[in-house]
Amino acid sequence: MSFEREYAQRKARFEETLSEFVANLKNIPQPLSASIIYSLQSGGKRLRPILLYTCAEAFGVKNSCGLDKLALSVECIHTYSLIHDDLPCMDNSDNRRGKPTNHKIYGECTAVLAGDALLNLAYELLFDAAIDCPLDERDRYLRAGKLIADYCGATGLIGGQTVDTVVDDTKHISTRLNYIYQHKTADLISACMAAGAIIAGASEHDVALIKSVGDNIGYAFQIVDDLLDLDSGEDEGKHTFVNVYGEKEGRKAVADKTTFALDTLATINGDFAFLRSMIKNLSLRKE
Ligand code: GRG
Repeated sequence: MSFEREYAQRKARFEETLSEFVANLKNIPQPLSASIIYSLQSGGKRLRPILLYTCAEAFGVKNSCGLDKLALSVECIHTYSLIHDDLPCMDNSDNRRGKPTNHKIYGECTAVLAGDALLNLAYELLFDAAIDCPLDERDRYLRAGKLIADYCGATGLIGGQTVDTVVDDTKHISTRLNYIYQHKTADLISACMAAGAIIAGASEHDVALIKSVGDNIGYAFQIVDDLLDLDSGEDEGKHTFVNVYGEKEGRKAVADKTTFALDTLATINGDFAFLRSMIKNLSLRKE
């Protein structure tokens, strides 16, 4: 099966899980409910849940009962981060995924609350996954949940966003860039991959290797984002990797980090065929 077809199938499977989740969201007052559902279902590549399922499978798990909840949880976190990032106090964006941003439709106050609610929903899902699974799997769900929480907190995703939006340090550009790319972008990607591996019972050593694969593809993913934004002029004047080091260095860093990720993966036991295709594809992506 072609990579595109397999990705589309995996994505369609997650869309079904997400639709079921959305249909079961109850008792949320309007317009909060509409605002949450608008952003959860406004498209997107669903990269993070697919990475989570793919890593769990690579280490031998096909159907652990709470895996869907973990996948929904990371998509809720991703969605909240996008809603908040688009707000006037952050990136002030009017459009995302070709549609008006959440606050453009529902207003700033509801958009902030929709982001808050999605972050809370993410933790409800993580707790549910640990509560609902068989006792012998509980420890894995707790460890995966804790790892996701750590990577998305003040020393992870939120820390990265803080340095990107609030800290203006032009003297230490390379340290600042590394911090932002690692935490704002790579941490959630790494967390999804490591969580999948933990649920499958991978050893600590292998989980650490998977994190390093995630860090490298996450960093490369952000540089590809910069490269894609070059044409739109969106990043003009911003200290992105590509604006600071140039397009050629950007492309080289993507190639080097992709090679490092693939080489690291080659040292781990598991069935990584689809993950390898995903990694190669991410470096070539056009959206
Ligand atoms: C508000 C705490 C907080 C964090 C915001 C997500 C984010 C951090 C900022 C958005 C801007 C940005 C360039 C983030 C880097 C990660 C990234 C490229 C996000 C977009 O991810 P995709 O391409 O999005 O997977 P889709 O639309 O496919 O879901």
